[in-house]
Formats: sequence, structure tokens, C-alpha cells
Amino acid sequence: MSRDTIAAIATPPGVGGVGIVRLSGEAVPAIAKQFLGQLPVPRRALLQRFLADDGEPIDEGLVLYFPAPHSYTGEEVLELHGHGGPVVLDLLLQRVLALGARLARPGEFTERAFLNGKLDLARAEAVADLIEAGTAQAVRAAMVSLSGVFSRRVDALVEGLIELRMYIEATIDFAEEAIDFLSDGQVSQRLAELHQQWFELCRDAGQGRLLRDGMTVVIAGRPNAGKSSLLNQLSGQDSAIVTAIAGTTRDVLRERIQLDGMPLHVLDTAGLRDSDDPVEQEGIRRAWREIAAADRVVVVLDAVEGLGAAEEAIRQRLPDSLPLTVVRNKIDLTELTPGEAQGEWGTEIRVSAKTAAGIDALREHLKHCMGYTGGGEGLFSARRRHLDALERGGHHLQAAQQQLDILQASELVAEELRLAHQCFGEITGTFTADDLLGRIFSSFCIGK
Ligand SMILES: Nc1nc2c(ncn2[C@@H]2O[C@H](COP(=O)(O)OP(=O)(O)O)[C@@H](O)[C@H]2O)c(=O)[nH]1
Ligand SMILES: [Mg+2]
Repeated sequence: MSRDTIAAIATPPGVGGVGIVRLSGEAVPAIAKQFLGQLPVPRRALLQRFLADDGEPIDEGLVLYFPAPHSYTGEEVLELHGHGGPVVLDLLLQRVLALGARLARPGEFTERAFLNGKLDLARAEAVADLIEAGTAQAVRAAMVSLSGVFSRRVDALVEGLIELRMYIEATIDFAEEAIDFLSDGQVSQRLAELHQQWFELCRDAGQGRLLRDGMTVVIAGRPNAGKSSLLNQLSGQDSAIVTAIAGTTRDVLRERIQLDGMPLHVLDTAGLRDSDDPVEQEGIRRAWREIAAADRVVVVLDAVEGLGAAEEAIRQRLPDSLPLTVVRNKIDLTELTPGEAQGEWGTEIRVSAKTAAGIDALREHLKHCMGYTGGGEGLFSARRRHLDALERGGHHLQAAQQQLDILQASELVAEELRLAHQCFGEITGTFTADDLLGRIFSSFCIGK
């Protein structure tokens, strides 16, 4: 496949010891000859001068040449390791552009690696996950995905599906015996095995997704319950202003914290009450907007004030489907002991945002109820997109089972398996729409 030659500065903007310009495409050998005076020896680091069009050196540094197909992209690749100044790098880039390369789009190197079969889609995404990883656990998980662990598990599932499809489709040609084929229990058993495999994959991918994206938790409650104090306690920082004046917090405050490597986005919001102050009203409106978009809401109750009409009004308005954690705060002013207990609204966590009593119990609770089991070995990174594909594929597996149980119809079972196959294939990119590729790779950084 012939594609034009792309170039980009692969190191981040700014000043550094070394800056790298990367090229990929058919014109690389021709550009290299003009730019360096000769085509470098493959896969050897060589000290070279980088020449301007008048033959004067722009810079000197190491060059690395990777002939196709043994390169990151599978194409001819050249890397120029020059000095890491923005102007020098820009001059190098302008020079290779003048010699026939064009500027690469974000993620275009990795997109080419995918299109040339060097990486499947899940592994290509792991490259971006690795670069963006916010915790050491997330780095490890992205590396596991990059090494192909996730893809291999998807492939194993797909292979099982293909085998079963072939087995069933073979029976369709022998209509007389088809019913016997289906009712001998073989198909049902293999389908059950696939379902189990699928279930385990979903579970592990769910963990990987949590590790990558984390969860959004909104702290809500009436004014002065101690929401801002709780945010500060959870984040270990003095992020939010705490005062005894009700209505202090107006804007939504966001903090990113970690629970055993799982990122958690914690939002502090304005106290929920009726207010005549237009600024506070806007804050309250924003609080409700964040609550609607959250993965979980933490409602803070004041242990001294107890539950009243204000709390009930808040609870009434919370969406039914939204998971809820009840925190009873300010227990340092009461006889209550910290930790999990039963209260008027069921399970609650008793804490003091002032003394930090019970905060560890709250962390454990959040980790537990979000299904995060901790940075286990072999955890791989996964994305929302993967979970969606797994879920859709799972529906087809279930439908196949139903067709088998109820109708004993080979064609319909086979069709559901084909659809499941297609969904799972989207994860590794066997079946992918172009616009999806565009969306995935455009979120990468330039030069990757
Ligand atoms: N004794 C005690 N006071 C607290 C506790 N949490 C918050 N407060 C106090 O309650 C008041 C309101 O706290 P704040 O965090 O601003 O509440 P918010 O309006 O819900 O954000 C402040 O004076 C805090 O010092 C607690 O656990 N114990
Ligand atoms: Mg506040």
C-alpha cells in the first residue's frame, strides 16, 4: 500500500536535551539522502549532520533508519535525534517537509502501524493509554495490554465463536439431522463455555477500564454538612474553602485522587438548599447537573443536626439509578464510632472530616462498591469502547442461547453468533468503521 510520507516532532514542545523528528513513508530514503548526504545503515545509531538546502548544517545528532517493514509503522522510518530546542527542531521539520514529507496528524504513526498490521486496535489504544497513564498501576496495565494480553483473550473468544459457528453451519446443510445436532448437548455446552469466557473477560476489562478512567463521585448535601471538609480530607489537600458560613462553596471543585491506583474524580458542590442569592442558585444548579452525570453520589449528613426535611428533599430528587453512599459527618461532636453502620437510610459511613476518623473506612467502601479489587497482577487497561463492544456481543451470545433453547433453529443461532463475532472483532479492529479509527487516533499526541 503506498501512502505519502509523514513527519512530526515526536518530543514534547519546549526545551530539552534531545528533540526527535520522526518520518515514515516511501520517500524516507530519498529524503535521507538529501538531508544527510547518504542513506544511513539500517538500525544503527550514527552521528550525522543534518543539512539545510545550501549544504550548511542545521544541527547534528543521531540518526536511526528502520527499513520497511521492520519498523514501528511497518513503513520506511527515519528518526533524527537533534538538540531539543524549539527553533532547531522546527528548522529540521521544515527542511524534511520541503523535501517532500507532509506534517503528520495526531496518532498517524500508530494509525499506520495498525493499518499495516503491526498492532491490533486494542494494542494501539494501549500505546496512548501508556502515554497518558496517571498512576504506576495504570502504566503497568497499559503495558500488559500493549503486550497483547487483552487482544489474545478477545481472539481466543472469537476463535471459540468461529469454531462453534462452523459446527452449526455445517448442520444447516443437513436439515434432517440438524435438530439432532443441536439437541445432543454439544452446542449448548460450548455456548455455555463461551459465555463463561465472555463473563470473565468483561469482569477483567471492567477493572481495566476503572484503572484507566476512574470514577466520578459527587459530594452533595445541605450547606455546612462538611462537604468541602470531606473533599479536603480525601484529597489530602486544602483545596476547598471551609468556613462556618453556610453557602461558602458555589463553584464545582474537582480533585483527582487515587484509591490503590484507581483514579477517582471527586467533585465538591454547593450546598443544596433554597436560596435567593443568584450566585448560589447557579452553584446549586451546577451541583445538580454534576450529580446527574456522576457514577456515584456521596450525600453528607450532619451527625449533630440529624436528618430533617432538607435531607429528605435531597434524597427525593436523586435519580433512582444513581448509586448512593451516605456519609454521616462530624461524629467527633457525638458519641458515634467511626466506620460502617446502619442508619435511617441504610448503610452509612460515619466519619469526622475534621479528625479524619472513619475516612479510611470511606475509602475502602468506595473501592469496594465500585467493584475495584485492587491492582492485581495481569490487570490490563481497557476502555469504555471495549466494554460497549463486549456488552453488545454478550447480548448476541444470550440470544443465541435462547434460539437454541426455544426454537432449536440452527440458522438463527448461527446468525446471533456471527453478530457476536462482529462485536468482539471491533475491539481488536477486525471489523471497524473508518470514522471510529479517526476518532481513536485523533486523540493521540502528534508524533505518536
Ligand atoms: N466538629 C466538626 N466540624 C466539622 C466537621 N466537618 C466540617 N466541620 C465544620 O463545619 C463547617 C462547614 O464545613 P464545610 O466543609 O465548609 O461544609 P460544606 O458547606 O458542606 O462544604 C466548618 O466550620 C467546618 O469546620 C467535622 O467532622 N467535625
Ligand atoms: Mg462547601
